[in-house]
Amino acid sequence: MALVLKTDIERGDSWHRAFRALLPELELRDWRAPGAPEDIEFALVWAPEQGALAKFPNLKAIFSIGAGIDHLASDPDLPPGVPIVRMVEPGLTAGMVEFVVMSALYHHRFMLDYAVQQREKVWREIEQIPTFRRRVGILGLGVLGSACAEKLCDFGFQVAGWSRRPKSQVGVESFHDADGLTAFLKRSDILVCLLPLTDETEGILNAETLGALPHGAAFISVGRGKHVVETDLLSALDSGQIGGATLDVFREEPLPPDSPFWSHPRIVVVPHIASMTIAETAAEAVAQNIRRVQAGQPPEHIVDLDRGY
Ligand code: NDP
Ligand code: OXD
Repeated sequence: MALVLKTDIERGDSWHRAFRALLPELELRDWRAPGAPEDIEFALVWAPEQGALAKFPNLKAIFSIGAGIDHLASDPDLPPGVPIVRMVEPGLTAGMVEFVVMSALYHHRFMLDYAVQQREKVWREIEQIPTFRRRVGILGLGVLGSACAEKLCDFGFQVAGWSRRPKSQVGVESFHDADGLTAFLKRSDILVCLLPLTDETEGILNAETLGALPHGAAFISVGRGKHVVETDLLSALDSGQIGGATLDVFREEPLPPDSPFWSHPRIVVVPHIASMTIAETAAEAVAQNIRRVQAGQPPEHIVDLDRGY
C-alpha cells in the first residue's frame, strides 16, 4: 500500500515519522520520484501541478494537506470518481482558534492604536470596552469557524456566525444564506472570514459588504485572499469605515513587495500562518481514513466538488 506525499522538504520527515508509528505497512513515496504510478493508492498533497494526480490510475482517495481544497478544485483534470478529502485535524483547529482569538483581542483592546502611540511616545488611555458589548461575526461556521466561536464566547464576546445552512451552536447567533448576510454584517464590530474559496464566496468582501459593517469595524482575514476585493478594503481602511485589519491571506502570495498592505498603518500583515496542519495529529486523521477505505467504507470529510467545499 503506497501513498504519494507532496509537501515541503522540511515537513516531510515529520510525516514519515508519524506514519511509521501509525501505519507501518504504508509506504510513503516522494512526489518527485513516486516510482510506478500504478502502485499509488493514496495521495496526500498541497498544491499539486494541474493534471499530475490523473497520472496515478489506482488512486482510492486524495487527501488535502490543508482544510482548504481550492488548490485541488482548480485542477481541470482531477481523476474522476476519486474522493477528495479535506483536512480536519485537531492541530489545525487549535492553531486557528489561537490566531483568531489573539487577533480579535488585539483589535478589541485597541493594540493598533497603542502601537501608534508608542511610536509617538504618547501616554494616553483609550476607554476599554467590555467583551459583552463587542460583537464578533464569523463568516463560515464550519469546523474552524465554530471552534473559534466557542472560544470567543468563553471570553464573553457576543458571537454570531454566517453559514449556508442555519446552525444551532450554544451562545452563537446564527445567520444564513444570502438573505441573512446584511443583518449579520450590520451587527459585527469584529469580522472574521473563515469561508472556503468557491465561486460563490470569491470577492464576497467588497465595497458593499464592508460598507454594511458598523463604522470602524475590525476585519480579520484568514480564509483566502480571493474573498477580498483588495482595492475596496484599502478604500474602506482609508475612509475609516474599517478601523483596522489583520490579513493572513492574499490574492497573491507571497505578498509582493510593492503591495500597499505592507506599510499601511492600520493593517497587520502575516504570511499565511494563521494555522498549519500538524503532521503528528494530522497523520492520525489520514490513517483513520485510510483504514476506512481499506475496510470498504467511504473516508470522512469528503469534499462536494459541485458545492466547492
Ligand atoms: P468547513 O467546510 O468546515 O466550513 C465552511 C463554512 O463556510 C461552513 O459553515 C459553510 O456553511 C460556510 N459556507 C461555505 N460556502 C458558503 C456560502 N456560499 N454562503 C454561506 N456560508 C458558506 O471549512 P473549515 O472551517 O475547515 O475551513 C474554512 C476555510 O479556512 C478553508 O476552506 C480555508 O480556506 C481556510 N483556512 C485558512 C487557514 C490559514 O492558515 N489561513 C488554515 C486553514 C483553513 P455550511 O456549514 O452551511 O455548509
Ligand atoms: C489550509 C491552509 O487550508 O493552511 O489548511 O490555508
